[in-house]
Amino acid sequence: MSIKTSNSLLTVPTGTLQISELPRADVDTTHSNVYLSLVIPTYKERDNIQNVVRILSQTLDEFIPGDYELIVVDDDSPDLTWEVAQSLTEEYPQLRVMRRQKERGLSSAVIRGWQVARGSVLGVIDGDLQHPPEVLIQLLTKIAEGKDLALASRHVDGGGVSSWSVVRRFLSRGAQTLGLIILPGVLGRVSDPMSGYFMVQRSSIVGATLNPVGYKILLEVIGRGNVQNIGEVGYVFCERQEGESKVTWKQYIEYIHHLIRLRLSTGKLARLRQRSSFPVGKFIRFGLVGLSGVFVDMAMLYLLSDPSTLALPLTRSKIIAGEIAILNNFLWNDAWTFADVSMRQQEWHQRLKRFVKFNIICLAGLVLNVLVLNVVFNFVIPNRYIANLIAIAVATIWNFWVNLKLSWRVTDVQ
Ligand SMILES: Nc1nc2c(ncn2[C@@H]2O[C@H](COP(=O)(O)OP(=O)(O)O)[C@@H](O)[C@H]2O)c(=O)[nH]1
Ligand SMILES: [Mg+2]
Repeated sequence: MSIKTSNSLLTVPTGTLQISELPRADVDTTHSNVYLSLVIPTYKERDNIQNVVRILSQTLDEFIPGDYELIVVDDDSPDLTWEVAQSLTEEYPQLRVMRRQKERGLSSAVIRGWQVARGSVLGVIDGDLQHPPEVLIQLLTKIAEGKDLALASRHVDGGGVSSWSVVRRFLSRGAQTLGLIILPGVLGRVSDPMSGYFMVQRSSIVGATLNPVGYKILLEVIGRGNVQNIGEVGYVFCERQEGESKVTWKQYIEYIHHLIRLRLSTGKLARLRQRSSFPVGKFIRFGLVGLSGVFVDMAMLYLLSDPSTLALPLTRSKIIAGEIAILNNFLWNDAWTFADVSMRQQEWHQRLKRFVKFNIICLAGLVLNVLVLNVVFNFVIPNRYIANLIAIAVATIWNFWVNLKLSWRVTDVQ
């Protein structure tokens, strides 16, 4: 029974990408806890995987024999990398293999691997031999010296890249500079934030919800984890012998997306957002939708009332234009601003109910708008435009808050 279990593929964890406190208790008793869990993410590495497993095992056997595990996380490679890896588990009992069929992507592969890991130190190394295995020992030494994070860097003594073109070097450094501008608190802490070769203490990332976007898992670890001391070791990024790189332009776009996401969800601004109960993101979307409504209102007013178009009476035109703008805003808010709620209440009668409520609240907002405008203009600031701005702001907050509480709220009874 136990032999069979050790040779079966690992179950892919689901749910949030969080690392649990202790190595998971598992029914599989053939593997006990270890010091190091090294994840090897793979996609189409059939021709590399055997060499990688052999060399990594030889290297680690010398220093921490029996106290490590290798976890291959393969994204269902069409070249059946997972199957080749699985066939090696008998010869290498420290090897465990995960075949992911539903999720994709380098970062989430690494995190899923760490989620089933039983080590107190979690590491990652590429599965294409571009990361020299002997550096593992230096990384382990840094961790043993008390570092929370030890990373292999191309930009410290002993580091470099072998035969990269000028364009590639420029792109790599450009990406780093951009990162330093957007996220200096994270990228500024290490010399090679793009490194995909590192080890981190499990305790430094326990409980943090890591984000699956992007290729650069190290940014997540530094940005969201609790990493105090960092050690770096130089390494030369070798050329690939087998297979090919999966990096395309998509990864550059994802990288920028990743930086912005990290920027918005960490740091002072994010802490403020987390502390206050005000849903800032929703409010911004609501404001943008409102702005689109102003354009719709203006355009409709022109089409209906302008002497060169339909030339209808002004009041009638304004009522129609206003209602169309309200409809526009409702549709956008329903599909975008409050999508989390409306997705759960998609029936027509539920939509209609929301629309009626939205209409009534907006109407009340209009009355409030006129009221505030008059009060501010007559008693506080005798400037009609400033007074109007204040009135619009007050009415927007009213519209948002009351709609949040009344129109888009979950009314299902469990
Ligand atoms: N599981 C998984 N591994 C991936 C994915 N993309 C790349 N990899 C692996 O991640 C490592 C680095 O990828 P690679 O394409 O060599 O990137 P490069 O070295 O920067 O050119 C290799 O071991 C790849 O097989 C992916 O989407 N899923
Ligand atoms: Mg590579």
